[in-house]
Amino acid sequence: MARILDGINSPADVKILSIAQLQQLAEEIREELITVLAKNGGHLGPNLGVVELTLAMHYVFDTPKDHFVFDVSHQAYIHKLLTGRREQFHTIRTAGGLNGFMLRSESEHDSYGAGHAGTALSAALGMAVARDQRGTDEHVVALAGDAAFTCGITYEALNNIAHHTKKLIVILNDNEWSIDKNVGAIAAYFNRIVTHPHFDALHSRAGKFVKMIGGKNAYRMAQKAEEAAKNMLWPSIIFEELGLKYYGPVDGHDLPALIHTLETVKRQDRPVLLHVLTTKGKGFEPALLRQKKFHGLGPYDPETGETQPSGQPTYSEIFADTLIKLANQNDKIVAITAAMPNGTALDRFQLKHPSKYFDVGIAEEHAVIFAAGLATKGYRPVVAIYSTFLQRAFDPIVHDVCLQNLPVVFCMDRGSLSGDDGPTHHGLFDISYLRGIPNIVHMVPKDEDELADMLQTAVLHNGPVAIRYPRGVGRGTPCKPFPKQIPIGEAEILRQSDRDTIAIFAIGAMVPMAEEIALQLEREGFSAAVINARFTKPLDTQTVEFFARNVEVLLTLEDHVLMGGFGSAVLEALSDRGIATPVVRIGWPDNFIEHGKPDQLRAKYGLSAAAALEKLRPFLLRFTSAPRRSQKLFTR
Ligand SMILES: Cc1ncc(C[n+]2csc(CCOP(=O)(O)OP(=O)(O)O)c2C)c(N)n1
Repeated sequence: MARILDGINSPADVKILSIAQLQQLAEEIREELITVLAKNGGHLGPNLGVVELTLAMHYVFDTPKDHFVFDVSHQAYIHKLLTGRREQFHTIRTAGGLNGFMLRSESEHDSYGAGHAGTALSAALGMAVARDQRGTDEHVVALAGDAAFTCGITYEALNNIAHHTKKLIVILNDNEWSIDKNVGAIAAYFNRIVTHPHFDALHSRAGKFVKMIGGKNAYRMAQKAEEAAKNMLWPSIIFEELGLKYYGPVDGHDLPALIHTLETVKRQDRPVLLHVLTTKGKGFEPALLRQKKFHGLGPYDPETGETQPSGQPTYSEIFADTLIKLANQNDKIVAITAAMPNGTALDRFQLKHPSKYFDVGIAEEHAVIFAAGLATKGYRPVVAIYSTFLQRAFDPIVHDVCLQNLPVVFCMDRGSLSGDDGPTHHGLFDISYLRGIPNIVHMVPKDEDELADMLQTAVLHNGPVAIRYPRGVGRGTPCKPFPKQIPIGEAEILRQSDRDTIAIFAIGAMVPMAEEIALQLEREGFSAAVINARFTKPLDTQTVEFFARNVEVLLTLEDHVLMGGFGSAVLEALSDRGIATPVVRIGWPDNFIEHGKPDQLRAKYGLSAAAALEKLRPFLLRFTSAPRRSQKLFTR
């Protein structure tokens, strides 16, 4: 049987369908999501939950004239399928294919790009005010999950909306889940609304009514369902107090109810909050059983939902297991996550030290200031936040932690490429944004064992420390039974000889590449020292200066933007000392890097041993004819 989905080339094709056809289309979309994501990976659960809601939104509103702003926008896959990108959908999250988030450059229907949580209401308000200024009449609809209501900025927007516009629709997609179970008082509040007996009675009455009339007569149903929708309207004080008219809760899988409620809210002359209840993972049993896993994942078996076991422990797991060991001995250690217990592996810590574990919701700024408060009272807070999400907490890091020189440890997971998620999630800026702040120590481990040592070093240090480490697994270096402290600001010399003409300074996961380059240079008749720099701040200037004075050229390797990064720190140190030894820097260029497989992206942007050698070659040519005299080795 021909699929309705195959005839959907724009939202106009959705608007002409009957309810029964829309329901069939919903099933076909679910099938498509499950099949494509089984190969490409992606945010399966969130998208399965908003199939009917997205269909209803496109049925009632008219993009690109009207604007949809999706919070995080990880749940925009159906929107992509309905807005002219159906044929490319199989490329989602692959190199050169569709991005997994809304992207303004990808389609005129993507009115706002995102990847970080909590931005939808503010951005939507900006668009609504622009519309009011212009005097046009398009609708702006913000769709935000219940976890977006754990973000401070969502409330900053709520505080402003009714003051600045009369026409804005906020849809709260309440599935009770963040990536893990949603946390905090607001989650409990939403739950109180939903479980209110008043709502239950109305809801079952409306449900029976829709079943009774079926999908036969769309016009009659439209009228009747509108009455039902009106009956379901039930005000809730929090949003009303903020000046938004509250509608709901509405069953987010009930297409007639959704369509007619959206038609109702569309006609309002004041800002509206529509509370919609959805089930994350709806229509795929494995996703319903394991909501956390199916929030976002790599390829899986489309029948069973099984994924390949990862085998070796990830950096996140090494971090969490080490922290458990350290906390066993030090009762001042507490761990904080901003809604990422699974991603940071702190869920392991929670099991062992439940009273020392805090999930604060998607609230990075609060997490950092909360940690600062704990640190003032003698605690050693370890804040595990992905490098990309910590960007949001820049001011608290400066103003609350570093200015007061408080011993807070920042563990920046995903400090490198995020891969398939793309530019919103790559963690490529933290050296630059932290290096300029007084008091902070910033370090990068070359392998798993060194991560454990750095964590130990960090909790023993009496001041702020940040550690960045990449996503996934490392070299597989086994960890010592108990980590050891590393002297702050000391690099590790991995290889040197009295014939060195090149010194390679690498940080973190680039250290193996430094060793590979040194071996290749050796095959070509050049001798290169290899230094695991370990600290970007304080930089080991003694080591940098020694090698800069004793070799012909330095090579720096970092999995980070070049601008303001580790290589820049080396250049600054040399400039300050009046040393003119050339420095060849390898790192990410001054662009936002698209999504793709890390290896492909590294090859494309020159973060490979081959590309580094190529960049180094012009300098090698200068001294091939004049081999260096033998020189002394570096010692402290
Ligand atoms: C600032 C920030 N911190 C953390 C994340 C990671 N993250 C992505 S989606 C998500 C949960 C979203 O939950 P919700 O908004 O309720 O949508 P759902 O997936 O349940 O539909 C989190 C924590 C993020 N995207 N942005």
